Amino acid sequence: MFTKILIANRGEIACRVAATARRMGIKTVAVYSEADAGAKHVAVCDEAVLIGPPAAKESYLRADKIIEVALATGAQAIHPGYGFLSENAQFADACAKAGLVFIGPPASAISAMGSKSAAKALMEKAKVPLVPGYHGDNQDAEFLQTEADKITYPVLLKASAGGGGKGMRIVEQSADFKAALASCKREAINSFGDDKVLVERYLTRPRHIEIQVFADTQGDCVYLFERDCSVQRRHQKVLEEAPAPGMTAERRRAMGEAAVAAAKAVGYVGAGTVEFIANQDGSFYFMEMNTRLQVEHPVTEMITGLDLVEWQLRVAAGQPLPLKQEQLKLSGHALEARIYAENPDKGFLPSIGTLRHLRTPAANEFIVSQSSASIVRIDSGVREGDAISPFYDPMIAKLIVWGQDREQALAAMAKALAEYQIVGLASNVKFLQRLIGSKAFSEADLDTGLIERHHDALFPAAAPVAIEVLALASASLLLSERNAVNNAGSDPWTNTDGWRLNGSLQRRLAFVDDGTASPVDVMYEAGRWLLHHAQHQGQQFNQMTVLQQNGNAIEISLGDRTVSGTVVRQGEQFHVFHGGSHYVLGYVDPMLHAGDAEAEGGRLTAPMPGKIVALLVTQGEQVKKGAPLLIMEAMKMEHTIAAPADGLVEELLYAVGDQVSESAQLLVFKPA
Ligand code: MV4
Repeated sequence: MFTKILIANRGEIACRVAATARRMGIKTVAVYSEADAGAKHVAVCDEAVLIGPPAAKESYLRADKIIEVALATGAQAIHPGYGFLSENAQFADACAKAGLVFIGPPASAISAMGSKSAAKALMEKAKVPLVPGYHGDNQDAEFLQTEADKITYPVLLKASAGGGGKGMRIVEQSADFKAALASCKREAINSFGDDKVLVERYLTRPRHIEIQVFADTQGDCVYLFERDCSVQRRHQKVLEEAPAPGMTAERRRAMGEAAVAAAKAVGYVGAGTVEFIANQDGSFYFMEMNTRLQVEHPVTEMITGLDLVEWQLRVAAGQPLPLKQEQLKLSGHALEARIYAENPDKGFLPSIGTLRHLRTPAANEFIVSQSSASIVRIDSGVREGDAISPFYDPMIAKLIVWGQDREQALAAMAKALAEYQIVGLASNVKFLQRLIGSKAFSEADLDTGLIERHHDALFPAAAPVAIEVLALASASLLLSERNAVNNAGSDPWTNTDGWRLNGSLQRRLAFVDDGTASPVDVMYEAGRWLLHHAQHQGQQFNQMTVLQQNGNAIEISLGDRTVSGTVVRQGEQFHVFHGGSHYVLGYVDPMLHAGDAEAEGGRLTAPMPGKIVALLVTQGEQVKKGAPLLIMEAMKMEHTIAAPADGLVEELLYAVGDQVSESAQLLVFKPA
């Protein structure tokens, strides 16, 4: 076995490979770009070497540099992960030439599967089922149209060099064929530099079912059952599961044996995935082979109890497969959801930024109650405080759950998603929650068009937030102000001048819900707050007291209910996690904005005549922009005067209890 390997990747898959290597006592070398100097994969490996600027072309795709680092650090093998150089035959070749083991198939197997038409010709010889169609060399338009007419319509034109759904055209009838062919060939030459196309019968509601295969250098090859990856969006997988719902033992064997035949036909070694499209009746056809470890490999690990990276390392080191086909057993049901930094409400636009707050469900927990057992696994390459940069795939994590059956796995996934908290960038968590809760997915009515077909149910119009959510945000705001007051050494909540006991002291918290003002009026009354919100409870006041606070977690009593949640403030946003959902409220601090205009010249002035009720800072204190400086009471409302910028409190001009006139300068502030 190797004693040291280089991991030519980043993010979760680099961390995933490193975890197995560590368990097996193999040292790891990370490579990283300038954007990843502080990344998790650098931290979890034994050594790390900078290989270039952020752009992948100048770092993670620099085959020469990576091989040089492997040789310099004494690594014996290179694990390419997925993406980047993982399916690059020249790189596999270059590793071999440098005396390094490429942890993947031989370059010849990668090349054989790289061309769709050549792969189909090989699969035909190996008796792997193919979609009826033509994949030969004759590219004459008349000839291809005759072939399409024989197949019968609709047909699908595919660029032979294409992949990931690019360079495909559906043709509904013979009359449309020539124009579609010309358009497909134009796209193919522009995208892939090769205008060869193939023609296939178009399946209208296919499922994507793929078989995990493993082959060793002794000539053995096994299948590790199937994954159903039908739930996709623009050819990006969203949810994956194993086993495929509705799969029978006979069909599993037929697909498994076809996949093994496909792998053997190209002299495959290592982990590979044979993709099929399947009709709703179960008939299946070869689509392509992915010659790498797949993103979704954990669902296979969960149902087989095997570590596929360990198998890859053993096979690459020349060992035989650890198990024979008859020894492989399938148990329970696994689901994977890809958690992405993207905004589903803005066309799934990637969301770049810093993970300001990240809470995940407890991973690797094993809950055993009367009849349910489930496992939660999280594969992630980022931690709280890390950035999702624009240079790479914006995946935050893979959330993988296992249950005894699909229903229990679904319940475990719903629970785990409800416990996920992400603040700092947009994520698809809410979308995933709707997706797994949808009728189509929960009933396993799967096909590749599921998301598009159920668009309306998956993107419902936003409803106004509940009073519980507004109350939690209010409690968080009021508590943080109280803490600021306490930290400043004076405590107006216990002082005796009676200002807080004045039942008519009222203040408006200017929350904004989905662009609409949603203010909460607050009165303080003998140890509790009274909340009033126009859309909830009419003119009635909700009595609110805080029962518990532990960091961001708050429990309140609201009227006769107990309400708990987590509230994270980010500038002028309140993120409320309550009942398994994430709500974002805007918050307009009028004094913060008033301060913006007053900031020039370092003057902070009273917006109206009133009384100073709390000083939250001391003279000479350095403060951050937005930090509350003092609270004044005016027109029976409290106003927080906040720092308009980072800076220094040079001088406080009033004491608690002082009356101030309108426009009076309150303190001398020097912006940094
Ligand atoms: C098809 C098909 C229907 N009929 N071929 C899309 C990506 C590429 N690898 C193959 N793809 C398809 N090939 C025939 N003859 C439908 C798709 C397809 C698809 C396949 C798998 C997963 C998601 C998909 C989404 C749209 C179309």
